Amino acid sequence: MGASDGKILEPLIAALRRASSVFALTGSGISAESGVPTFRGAGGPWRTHRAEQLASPEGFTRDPRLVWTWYNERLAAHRRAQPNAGHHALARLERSLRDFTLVTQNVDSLHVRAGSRNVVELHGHLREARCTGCDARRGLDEEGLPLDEIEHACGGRFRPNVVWFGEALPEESWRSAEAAARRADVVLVVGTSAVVYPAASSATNYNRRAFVAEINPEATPISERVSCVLRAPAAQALPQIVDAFA
Ligand code: BJW
Repeated sequence: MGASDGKILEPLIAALRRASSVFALTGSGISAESGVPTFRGAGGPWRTHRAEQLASPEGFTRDPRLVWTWYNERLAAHRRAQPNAGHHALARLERSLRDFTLVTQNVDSLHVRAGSRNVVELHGHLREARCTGCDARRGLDEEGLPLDEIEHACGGRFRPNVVWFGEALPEESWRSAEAAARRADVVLVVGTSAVVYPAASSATNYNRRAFVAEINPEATPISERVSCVLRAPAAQALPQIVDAFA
């Protein structure tokens, strides 16, 4: 999709103009152009470990130092990265709408840094660690957590404040995401493979009347069910959408 195929955007722009409520669901693809690897794409798996081995309570119990080494490296990469034109476009879109909710699966804080305000971080964030024993919090700087400080005085362990496979999403975050998905007239699904639940279900399962646009260079399991597909990188497509709308 290039600037010349503005016609592809027309139904989406028309839907945005009519919309009272807009919901965006983002995944790691939106940060790809900031240099942050996606989970399941090239450069995603880390030193031969699959995400499920590292992003799970079992993985953490098996080898907490390995899991923290992965998160510390990712955290350093997130801090070096800058929000890209896609993040900025969503922040701009929020400013021109009355009711806009951005639900992200990402833990990289790039939406917040781009100036988005109504952000639901469905899978948590890496701004802090929390203790598995007493729920104590400690802030994380770009160095992450020193490996010799994983064990906490209470007998628990500090872990990243994120949601791993098999864990429940923070109740309030999920409630906000469901409510935003239900009331949305337009849903933007950006840079997610839509294979991880329940996040993926918020894009299409809560509301049959919304105009749903998928922005992703690759097909996903929801592609057949959406109203329009923009096969383009988010940092290219989102500014075009917001420029045409605003
Ligand atoms: C671009 C681009 C560019 C590239 N521009 N796009 C129903 C059915 C089946 C299974 C389940 C189900 N319900 C629950 C499950 C189990 C499980 C699950 O979903 N498993 C499936 C994988 C099979 N879900 C869970 O376990 C969840 N918990 C749960 O359900 O709890 C139940 C419970 C209730 C009550 C009590 C107890 C339990 C939790 C899921 C947590 C996921 N966590 C992770 C890690 C977070 C922390 C961290 O970051 O380390 O979340 S896993 C990982 O996947 C991470 C991501 O947020 C998430 C999604 O990945 P994402 O962002 O979509 O990345 P990719 O790589 O998959 O896709 C990138 C996309 O970008 C691609 O499509 C590219 O084409 C595209 N792209 N460049 C735009 N420039």
